[in-house]
Amino acid sequence: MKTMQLANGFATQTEDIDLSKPLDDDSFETIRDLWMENRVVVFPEQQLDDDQLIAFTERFGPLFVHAQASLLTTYKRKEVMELSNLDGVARPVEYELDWHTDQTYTPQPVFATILYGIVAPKEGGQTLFSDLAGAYASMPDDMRKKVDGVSAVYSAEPRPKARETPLTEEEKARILDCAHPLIRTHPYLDRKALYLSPLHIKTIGNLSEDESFEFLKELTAHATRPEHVYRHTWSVGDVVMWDNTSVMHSRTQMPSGEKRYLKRTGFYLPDELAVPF
Ligand SMILES: O=C(O)CCC(=O)C(=O)O
Ligand SMILES: [Fe+2]
Repeated sequence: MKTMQLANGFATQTEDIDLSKPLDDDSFETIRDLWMENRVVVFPEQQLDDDQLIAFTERFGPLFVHAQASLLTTYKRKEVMELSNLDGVARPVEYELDWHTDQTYTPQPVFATILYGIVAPKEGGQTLFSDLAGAYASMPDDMRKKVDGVSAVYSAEPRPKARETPLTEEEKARILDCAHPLIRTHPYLDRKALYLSPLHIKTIGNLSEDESFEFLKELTAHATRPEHVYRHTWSVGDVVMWDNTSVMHSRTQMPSGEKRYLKRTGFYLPDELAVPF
C-alpha cells in the first residue's frame, strides 16, 4: 500500500485503496496497523454509499451510536451522523468547534471516528488534529509530574456553549460526569498519550474549576504546538479516520456562504479494553 506522511511523526494518507469493496484480511490488518501507528489516516477519492461506509467501519469494531441522541435527528440511520450546512438541514453545522476528543464524557469512549466528505468548502472548515501521543513524548518533566497518576472529570455540556446543542433533560439524567486518567495507554500498542478534551474537562485532580481551566490551557497549548498539529483541508471523497485514544481534534471557522457536508461513523473498543487506562 502506498502512503504519504502528512505531519511530523503522525497522520498519513493512502494512495491506492478503494474502501467500497470488502477488505480481505491482509488489507484489513495493514490498514489497522497503519491507522494505529499514525493515529490519523486519510483515504482520498472514495465513493461510498451508507452501507459501504457502515461495512468499512464495522470491520474494525462495534458501531458507534452517539450518546446525545438529539444530535442524530438529521439522518436516517443512527450509525451515520450528518454534519451539514446544506440548504434545508434542520440544524446546520457550520460553527467553529474547539479542541476535544470524542465522547470523553462517557465511561467507554468511542475508539475511532470516521468522517467522509461529500461537499467540501473552498475555504475554512478544516479539521485539525493534535497528536497527543507526540505531545506526551515531548512533555517537559515538570508538566508530566503534574499529570502522572491524575484524572480529569468530564462533562457532556461543552464549556463554552459552542455547539448550540444543549443536553435534553433525559440526556442530563443519563449522561453523567465521569473521570478518566490524563495519561492514557493505547489499548493495543506500547504507547502512552496525553488524554485530553478541553471542551469537556471540568476539573483536573484536586484543582478547583478555575485552577483546572488554567492548567488545561497550559496542556492544550503544549499539545497544539505546530509540530503536533495536522490540518486537514477537505476534498470531496476524503475519508478520514482517527484514533481517539491518541489524538484530539477541532474544526476551523468557515466564511459565510461556504457549504460543507460530511457523514460520520465510528467504532468502539471491546469492553475489556474500553475504559481508558
Ligand atoms: O466537522 C469536523 O471537522 C469535526 C467534527 C467533529 O468533531 C467530529 O465529527 O467528531
Ligand atoms: Fe469530534
